[in-house]
Amino acid sequence: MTAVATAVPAERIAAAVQGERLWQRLMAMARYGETAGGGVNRQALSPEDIAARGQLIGWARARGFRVFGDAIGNLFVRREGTDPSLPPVVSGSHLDSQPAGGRFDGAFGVLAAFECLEAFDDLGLVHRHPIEMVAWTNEEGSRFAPGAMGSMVYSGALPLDRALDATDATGMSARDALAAVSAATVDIEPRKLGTPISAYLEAHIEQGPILEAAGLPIGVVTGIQGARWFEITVEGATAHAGTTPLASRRDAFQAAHRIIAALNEALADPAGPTGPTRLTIGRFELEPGSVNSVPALARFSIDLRHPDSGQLQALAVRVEEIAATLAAPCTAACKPLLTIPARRFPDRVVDLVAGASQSLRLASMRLPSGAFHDAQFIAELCPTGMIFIPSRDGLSHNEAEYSSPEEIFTGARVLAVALAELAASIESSWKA
Ligand code: HGY
Ligand code: MN
Ligand code: MN
Repeated sequence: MTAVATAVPAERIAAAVQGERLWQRLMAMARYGETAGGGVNRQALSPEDIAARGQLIGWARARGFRVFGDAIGNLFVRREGTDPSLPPVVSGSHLDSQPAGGRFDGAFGVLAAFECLEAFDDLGLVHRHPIEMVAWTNEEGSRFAPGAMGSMVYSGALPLDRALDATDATGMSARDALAAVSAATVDIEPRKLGTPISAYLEAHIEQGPILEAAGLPIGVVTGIQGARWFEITVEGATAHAGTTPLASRRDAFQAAHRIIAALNEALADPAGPTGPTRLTIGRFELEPGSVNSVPALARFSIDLRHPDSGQLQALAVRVEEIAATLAAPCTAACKPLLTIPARRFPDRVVDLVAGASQSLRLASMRLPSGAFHDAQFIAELCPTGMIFIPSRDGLSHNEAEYSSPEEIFTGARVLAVALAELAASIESSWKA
């Protein structure tokens, strides 16, 4: 039985999506790196990430889909179109997680895309463009900075060697960690970085409270706010806690404390704590880390977000100024780790996603993303959009992260309709 994508009604395409199959795959994927707290710790290029990739490849092989991998470990699963020479329509997200992450961040987008490929296969759907699922390497950036590493390298925003030189807290390079991934996935076909993509859609949990508060099942994402990461290293001198007068110390912790207090003040949003500025100090280390020795070194991270690019840039300049001026009698180095520009998605794709939701008589709302995503970089290559589903209590980057089977199913149905339409109709004229 064949069904030509342009001729198949949305309801019929959505009906081929099997919510139970998708939920089971999500729960199976959640066992890779599962934590006692009910979440996952599946950090990029870890043994858990490698095992999860192996599971995904196994599912793809069982379906007869072709599997490709590129030089930074991005994984592609392909369902052929009637014109294999056309760039594929791609959909996916990431399999890596935060250290205390949830079961749905990233994995929902990867497995919803895989479910769409299966549903199209079950339906015998015929589409011009090939359709591919993608799992981008290291979106979280928790183990190796920067985040969105796989999509940045793929889109040319980050040189491959710079990415591979990144090291984790143990000093292991992404290059060495990736070698273990390549060894575990030898039989997949090579994919060149930057291979053209005709359109990209990413389904993701909202990771915030907006859809749940509005009681809506679908978010039509209009764009993503910008993000800046820094690593501040404050250097002083260690000394005896009992004999060294405070006046003669070069205490790296006290200097870091001054800098952070000044950042909290200088970067405070004029609208107060409910304003749009997001400042997060997520990691803080002291050396030598002994109760009775003055800290010689303090190293901490800064994650800074703002929906307005100009504001974000101004705040970033303040970070560098404050670190430089308040460190004395220590010194402070401010190392930029990640710069993600704010991104607006093209109206053609945003409207297509809204139309797909409407064709299934689902209420939706348009909203920007507070979290960054791989879509931010793939939008450089092709017309791009995102679909959100609600997050319970707006919680994410937390083991209690949750979206219901119904919400997961609904999101995958909208994704399927949107993908089928893109694969049938996308023209290069769509470039934003
Ligand atoms: O940090 C982020 O915004 C993404 O969830 N990794
Ligand atoms: Mn994510
Ligand atoms: Mn995340």
